[in-house]
Amino acid sequence: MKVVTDDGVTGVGDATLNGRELAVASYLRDHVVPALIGRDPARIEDTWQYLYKGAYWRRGPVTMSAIAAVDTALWDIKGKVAGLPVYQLLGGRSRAGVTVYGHASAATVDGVLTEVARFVKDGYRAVRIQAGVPGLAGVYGVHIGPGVYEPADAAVPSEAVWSTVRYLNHVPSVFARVREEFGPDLRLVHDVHHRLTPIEAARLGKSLEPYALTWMEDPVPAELQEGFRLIRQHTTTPIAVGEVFNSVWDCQRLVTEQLIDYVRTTVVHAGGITHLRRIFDLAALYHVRSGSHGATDLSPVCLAAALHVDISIPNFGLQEYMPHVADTDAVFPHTYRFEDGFLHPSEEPGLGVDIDEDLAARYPYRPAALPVNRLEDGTLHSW
Ligand code: CS2
Ligand code: MG
Repeated sequence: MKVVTDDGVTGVGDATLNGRELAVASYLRDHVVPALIGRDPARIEDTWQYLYKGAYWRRGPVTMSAIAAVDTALWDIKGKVAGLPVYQLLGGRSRAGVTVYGHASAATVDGVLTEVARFVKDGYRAVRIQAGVPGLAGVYGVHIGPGVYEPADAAVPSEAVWSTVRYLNHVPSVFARVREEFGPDLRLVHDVHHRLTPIEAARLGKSLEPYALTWMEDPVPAELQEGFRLIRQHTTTPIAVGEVFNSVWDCQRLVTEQLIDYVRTTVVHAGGITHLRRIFDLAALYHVRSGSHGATDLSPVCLAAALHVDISIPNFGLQEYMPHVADTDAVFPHTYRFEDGFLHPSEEPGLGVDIDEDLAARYPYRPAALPVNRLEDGTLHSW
């Protein structure tokens, strides 16, 4: 999204909600944009409250992604007007660079080891490990081809098959091989993608303890937050959650009861820079660090904005980083950069990212939904 002020200053924001894109586009076009005309772009907080409280219908991914897009664009504008990169407006640098983790994934364990070696060679200090599971045709989080990841592949969702038994039996052996090959210092994370029950997640966390993960992500669907207490009682494997959370209220209980270690909310799905900061500030009081979601369905606009938050907050943990394909990078010219395992936010005024609309027009919208998942007996399961 682009917001243009009367003075001709342009700000950009990300409004992407994978598989439900047009719902957010309509929310913005039909409901938000008419109310923005004539408002003072300098009033970021007031605009946020206006869009959140003023709608009466609060929260939810569609609403919060729409608010995020406007909020992010207003921070971009404020930075440009001030002549400062946004992180300077957020309090300035708290660290040298933003530590990121890359995605080492392959169908086989040998393939995973090759991928990890590539990341280590490129300077990454943290790597996410996802491997195929023997007996299952394909598994979430594993690249489908060289450089090809995006799981949203068809207008009508494709279907995958899942077996918790096969998965739980296999995963510890993958981490054993990775630690054997790369030693104890490389930081490792693993995404469970909401597949387990609390007691199954507790078993997984326990079985992974010898491999000292930085986090086990989304171990269970997070609607029933009491489940995290059960996991916590059984394992010291740290827990990360929050990529599908939209507001501080989704995080409040898990954070204040210290049931998690990393909160994975990000700019685009959690109400923009204004609200994400609020979540991370609450988290800071409870030893919870940030671990923002950064898959490729979050655009370079979101990543650029995330880096300004990451570099400035006191309780930064890790940032997910899946480089976008060259076509995407060309549509969103940006000046953040990767070096020695760190991403560095742009030093330009504002966010340091733009949207080339002419180029974007060459890629017309194509509906693509995320897959659904079934157990081997056909029962619908979480994807
Ligand atoms: C994943 C995502 O990056 C992650 O941790 O959970 O790839 C997620 O599946 C997608 O962003 C959904 O659009
Ligand atoms: Mg995830």
